[in-house]
Amino acid sequence: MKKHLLIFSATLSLAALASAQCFVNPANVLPYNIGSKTYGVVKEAKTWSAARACAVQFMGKLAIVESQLEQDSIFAILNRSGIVTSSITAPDGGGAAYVWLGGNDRGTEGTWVWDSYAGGTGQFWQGARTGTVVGGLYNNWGNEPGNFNNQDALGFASTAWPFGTAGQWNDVDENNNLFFIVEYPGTVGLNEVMRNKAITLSPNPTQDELSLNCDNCGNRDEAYQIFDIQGRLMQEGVLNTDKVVDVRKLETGSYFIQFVSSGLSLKFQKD
Ligand SMILES: [Ca+2]
Ligand SMILES: [Ca+2]
Ligand SMILES: [Ca+2]
Repeated sequence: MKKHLLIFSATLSLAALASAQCFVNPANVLPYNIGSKTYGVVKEAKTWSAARACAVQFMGKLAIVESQLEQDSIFAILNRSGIVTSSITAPDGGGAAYVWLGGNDRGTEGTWVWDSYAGGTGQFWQGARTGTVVGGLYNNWGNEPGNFNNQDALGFASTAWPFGTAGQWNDVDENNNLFFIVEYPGTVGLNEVMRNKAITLSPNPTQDELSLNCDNCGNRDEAYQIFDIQGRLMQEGVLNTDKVVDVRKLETGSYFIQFVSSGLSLKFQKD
């Protein structure tokens, strides 16, 4: 069996993409289901445009971060992915480690747009670090973008750099070879039990107990794990028929509860 597989090559019909075929070992693509979304952390270092070609070939897009929830979700999965930071540092990004998002100002300097954004122009920022939000869209710059030596692609930092902290964004040279995050249109890979269920947690925030609410979830036991925002496993157990988790031992903060059989993760706040 070939070590490297050309994934979804049959879907490629554009000659323009043929020169940018994506070869990724499937073992290096880690899927995560967060809320209603699925993400893939791709642990193979590529330039921004090569990463974009891979995302398209995987039937997704480079991640577009539209909310604090999505920001926190991606930060959490990075911390859980075993990212080897030394292999994805950007020298022009203060030597920090980054993964690619879909943001870029490759078209017009200072006009920051989301690649593959659905609806609107996709522009989320205008200008340099003193610039302005466009369209009310979310951003999480770490005192950037600086356009140092013409930086046109958006890196999500997994470590700190002189101007920003881990989790913040920095514009870096698109020719850096970095890991990347693929975002899918909805959840993929969830098992049948969880796929079509609207699941919520209550109360959220909570001080003591967390109840899982879903219709027709069934009464089987469900193993769960709770991770903090740094990706550390803080608690695990089995959800019984009452679907209540005691979280009294957790310190105040944001957490994700993940259901082991489905990979589904939901964010909650401990007060
Ligand atoms: Ca998104
Ligand atoms: Ca730029
Ligand atoms: Ca920069």
